[in-house]
Amino acid sequence: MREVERYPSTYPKPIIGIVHLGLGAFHRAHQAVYLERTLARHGGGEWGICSANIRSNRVLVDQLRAQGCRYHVAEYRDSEHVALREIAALQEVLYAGEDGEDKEALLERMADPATRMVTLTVTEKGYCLSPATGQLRVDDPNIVHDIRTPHAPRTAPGLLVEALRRRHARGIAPFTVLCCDNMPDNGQRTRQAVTQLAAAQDERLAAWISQEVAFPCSMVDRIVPAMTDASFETLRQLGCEDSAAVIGEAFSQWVIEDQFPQGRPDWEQEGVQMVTDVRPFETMKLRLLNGSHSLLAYVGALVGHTTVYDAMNDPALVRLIRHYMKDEAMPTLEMPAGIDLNAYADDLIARFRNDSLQHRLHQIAMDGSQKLPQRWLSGTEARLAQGGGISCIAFGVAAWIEYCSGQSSQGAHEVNDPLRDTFAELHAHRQGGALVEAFLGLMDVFPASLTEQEGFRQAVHQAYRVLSTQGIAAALAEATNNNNH
Ligand code: CS2
Repeated sequence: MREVERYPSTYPKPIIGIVHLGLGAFHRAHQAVYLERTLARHGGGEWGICSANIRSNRVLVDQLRAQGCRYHVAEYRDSEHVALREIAALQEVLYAGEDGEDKEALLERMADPATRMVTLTVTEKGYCLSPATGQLRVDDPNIVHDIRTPHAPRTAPGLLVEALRRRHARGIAPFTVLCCDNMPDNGQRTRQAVTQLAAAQDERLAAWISQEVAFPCSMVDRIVPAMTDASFETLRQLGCEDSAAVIGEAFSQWVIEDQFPQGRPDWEQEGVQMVTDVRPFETMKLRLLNGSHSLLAYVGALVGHTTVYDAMNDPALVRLIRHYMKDEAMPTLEMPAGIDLNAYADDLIARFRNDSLQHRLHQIAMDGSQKLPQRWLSGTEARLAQGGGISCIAFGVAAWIEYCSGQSSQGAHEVNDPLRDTFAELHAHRQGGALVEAFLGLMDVFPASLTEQEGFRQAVHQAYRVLSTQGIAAALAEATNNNNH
């Protein structure tokens, strides 16, 4: 018998104090839920949200407008326990994509004195930084555009710089910038993108931003797969007809560096952890959760699985991620007292086994060039420095290289990555050891400090050799046998 708890939203209209860039499913099921609960507790207030889509998906903006910006989030503990929450924290939605008519409205909303915080979920590539070095990609065509046309920017850093310029010119205090994407030191990275772009336009503005704007780091966590026809059907069975609804897991975590000179909601009352140093939490989450996700994605897709749930029903894959977590990721983590990494890893296995999330492996496999450095490679460097084994990650890199061909024993699949054309080119002209060398030479992905290490190169070559000559099952067995478990 399915248990459905329903939480309608009833508080009076809040004023807008937060502008969010990146109106995706994650934002709607994570940050907006924390704000919803905060607003409900206060009976409204000053932290309503204006959310903007700055890339694609005008349809979602239109849908939300048609329903007064209200929508539902279904939080699944498992298929028997679900909470259905109505969200009214969104007060305004804007479409500011390439051809978006709301760009000026968005910039003015960001420049409005009532806006005290701008939050972001624009994915790793949205910051236009080199994943390996963290420096702004000044040759990125959109950054080139934003340097030449600062008043009508295309990128997230460009929007932040322009809105801050308007506030500075009008004598309005800046907003705080809160990055909510899965990157290490995400506040620092955002600061880097914004100040480097501002410096290319106006040194005085860049100096003011460096001095006055706070960029707290944060760690965000909730599994929120992209919606599919099947997930909308599941919602219909709960009596929820809402084309802007999202489904996520019941678990949710948000750890934030407490640096908000312009004020902030009292969201610690809703379980947000306000800390002085987010780094250990972020590294733990990136290496254990996201690192395992990426392993499941590339290896699972090559094996022929479709979702995380399917992959978790394959004992060989569960063995792989258990070995990876215990032997290659956990020994690299230094956590504050009271954090039990074994319990965290066990909880992750249980979360991945959630039978109500249709989390497609191809979705997680997207943008690997942007994700692998922080999920796998920084930990691998740390592990090599300890003299530890790295066979799971070497195998993961080999599986990723193979996945990037767009072909597997299961047939053709789409490769969705900013480096997609480069991958196609490399696969078209090389194979075997030469192909592996060419991939390891992608400087935006693999830092020289790692590829200079013979142990790493050899391990990837060996894994790829087994994968390409004996198949994925043999390579998978070899990766887990190399560990001492
Ligand atoms: C996933 C994340 O798509 C991916 O790369 O690993 O979106 C993951 O589901 C979230 O970070 C969970 O908090």
